[in-house]
Amino acid sequence: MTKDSNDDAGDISQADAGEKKPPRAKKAAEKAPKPKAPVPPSEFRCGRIALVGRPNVGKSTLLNALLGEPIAIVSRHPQTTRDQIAGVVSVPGAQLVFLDTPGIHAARSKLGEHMNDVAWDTAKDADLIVFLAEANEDLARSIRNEDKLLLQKMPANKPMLLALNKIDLIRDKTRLLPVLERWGSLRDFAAIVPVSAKKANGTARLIKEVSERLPLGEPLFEGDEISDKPARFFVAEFVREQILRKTFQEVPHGVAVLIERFDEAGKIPIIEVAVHVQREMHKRIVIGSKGELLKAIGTEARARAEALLGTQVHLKIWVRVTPDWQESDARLKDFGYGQST
Ligand SMILES: Nc1nc2c(ncn2[C@@H]2O[C@H](COP(=O)(O)OP(=O)(O)OP(=O)(O)O)[C@@H](O)[C@H]2O)c(=O)[nH]1
Ligand SMILES: [Mg+2]
Repeated sequence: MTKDSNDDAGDISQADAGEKKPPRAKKAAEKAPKPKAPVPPSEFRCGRIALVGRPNVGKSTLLNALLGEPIAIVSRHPQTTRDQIAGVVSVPGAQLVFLDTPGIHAARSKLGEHMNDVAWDTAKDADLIVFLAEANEDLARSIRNEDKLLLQKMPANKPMLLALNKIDLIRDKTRLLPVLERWGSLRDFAAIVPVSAKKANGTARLIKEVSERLPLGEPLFEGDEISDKPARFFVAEFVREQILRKTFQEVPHGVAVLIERFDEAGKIPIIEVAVHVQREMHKRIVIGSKGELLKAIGTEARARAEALLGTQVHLKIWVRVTPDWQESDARLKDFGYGQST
């Protein structure tokens, strides 16, 4: 890791003290529906469900819609998600552990290879797969070759559902019927569910279809947990999300975000974050003229962090140049992306 001695920092601390509230996860759990009649433990269902597909088809948006909480970051850029992220959905009689994954793509870096490995391993280890693709009302173009190739490589030994996303973009819904039929001819899907992750349409049916097919078993997560990832992971992701949304071309993909300090001892948590970019030029772009862009990135990431933690936070962001970190096994490990092989 190359540390610049003259790091530029964007300090967007908030001075006013506020009372600490319980984490968002607890609030979400309170909203979860309570079983009307208790389900006997022997009939409880629980399982891990891989959300897989090409980049940008809406896997993370769907995870958030299923949870009713925007935990996973979303952007219009492909390859936004880099990790497996669990989102726990509890319904009477079942716990559904949805696993968001990186979009499977033609990798051009060790980071890309690692991301693909994460997605394939998640699909192989899950109890059930939800394959996500974009709906297209044009029958001839409704199924992309990349989707067909991915489908062929998916494990054949477990139930797979198809979620056809972005149906809000289709004006004439009757045109979907032949498209659904064509998808159905490709594989023996356990169910095909049209959804709009953006508008949270079709999510209740998806939850029902999935929960019916889960294995019997005890819950994997406690009642108030909505993810396996700690708060610090999401805060780093919220900073990366703002960079993805506010920068262009190769800058967003060359960014890694690391939490350097996460101090919850005081009344207001202090979080220090290092943003690693690949080039000096990218550092200048992320900071922006007079630090304006970094300030905007920090302000919005802090708002997301405060909503998640249920308390005000001091967030300080540093930008550092770490050339070629995406090609270095050691740097990838330092940055939490594990081994790429
Ligand atoms: N119109 C519409 N847009 C959607 C829908 N779901 C997702 N999107 C948009 O599609 C883009 C990609 O969404 P993501 O959820 O980041 O997609 P992803 O599959 O997780 O992408 P990767 O993490 O890169 O693999 C974003 O601009 C979303 O707002 C939907 O149901 N309708
Ligand atoms: Mg994603």
